Amino acid sequence: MTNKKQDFIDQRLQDLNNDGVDRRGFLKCMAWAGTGLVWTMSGGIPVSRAFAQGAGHTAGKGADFTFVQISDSHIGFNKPANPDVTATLQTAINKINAMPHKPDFLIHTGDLSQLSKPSEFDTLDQVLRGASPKQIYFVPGEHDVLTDNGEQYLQRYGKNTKGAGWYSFDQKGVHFVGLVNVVNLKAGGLGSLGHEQLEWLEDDLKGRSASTPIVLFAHIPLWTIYPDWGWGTDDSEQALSYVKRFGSVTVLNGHIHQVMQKIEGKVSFHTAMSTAFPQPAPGTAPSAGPMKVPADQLQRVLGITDVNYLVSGSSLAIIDSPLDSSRSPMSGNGGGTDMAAMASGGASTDSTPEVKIDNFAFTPGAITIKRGTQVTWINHDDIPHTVDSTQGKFKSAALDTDQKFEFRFAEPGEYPYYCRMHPKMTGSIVVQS
Ligand SMILES: [Cu+2]
Repeated sequence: MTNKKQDFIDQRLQDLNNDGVDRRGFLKCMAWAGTGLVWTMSGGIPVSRAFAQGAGHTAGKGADFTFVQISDSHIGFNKPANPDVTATLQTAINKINAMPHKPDFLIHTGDLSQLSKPSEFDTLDQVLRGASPKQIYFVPGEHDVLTDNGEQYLQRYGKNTKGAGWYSFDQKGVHFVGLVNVVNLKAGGLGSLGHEQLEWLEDDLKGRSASTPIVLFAHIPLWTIYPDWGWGTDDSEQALSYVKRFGSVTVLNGHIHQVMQKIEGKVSFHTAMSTAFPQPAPGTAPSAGPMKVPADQLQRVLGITDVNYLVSGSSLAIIDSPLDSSRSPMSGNGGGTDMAAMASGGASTDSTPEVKIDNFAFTPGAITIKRGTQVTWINHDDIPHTVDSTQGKFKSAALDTDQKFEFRFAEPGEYPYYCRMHPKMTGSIVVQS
């Protein structure tokens, strides 16, 4: 598995041109190489160049306004992929504060916390208070709505929002919409906006002129990047149908902890790096999840996204910059990556069956037991998961690493279940009489 990933990286490095931009697959590479990229859109044709040292110093000049997107801070995470996520968030804020052009505001695209703990939100608030832009717009990630279906999130970050925390605002003629696609996720599905929010969005956009630039932001990507890992949103097509008539639409997301972008007609999609830990490129590992890179390279795969908006030229420049851009990509033996250790699946016994949660999967996925049997689930991942009956018969708290959930099945029947954070994860228990 590690070899497969290494091959992928090696191939990408071979594809690099002298200017550091791989014409065929630069997006994937940028995520890996940890370099930044400046791109401007002109008549639907993306023009990109590698983000060299100093590019950021001129990028903000002449812009009508600028803002910075940060994402996936995961305050509270303390596993090997990054034992100090508060420090790396602080580095991101320092980087923002040091920008020669002061951003007008920040957008945080979710996963503020790891486990929705009040102390985690407190720590986040404390670090963000040190940011020079005082206005910060938030949307929640699935980690922020774990314990109470997002009540606490709403109280802290969602004042004056609608529903689960969606809202819109205007900045110098640009219309921004913050969307929530991490609540009420259905078993087997992807991110979801839901009917009520879609109705609101349609209404919110209805009266606006087609020449109004639109920026949509949400945690989970609003385009299908990799459904096997849940990297997409079930009803994003509906949302995007409402912005089709607009001349300039930008969609900013987080969740996947790496830079990906796509341009489709007048709509440009972009995902940001995390400030906490990287995740593998789609399909290059058995599952999504925190990826350990050598410690001295961590800050090259974490970063921030600086967006410069020039209304006059109708061009948008997005600069992804790693926290540490001081060295060339993949120097030395730096390409080596190492997935978090993975436990192997084990056999369960009839008396106390056990379901392991490994690599974003329940193993075994289906078991048959006698009535009255207690089943134990144990989470071996470095990311929390839940065990939720799709019929509402049982519901675990968020299970952190090595935490267990137990449930005794008194009645015969079939009990499908899923993880409410990662609804692609499903399993079932069949209880015989
Ligand atoms: Cu999960």
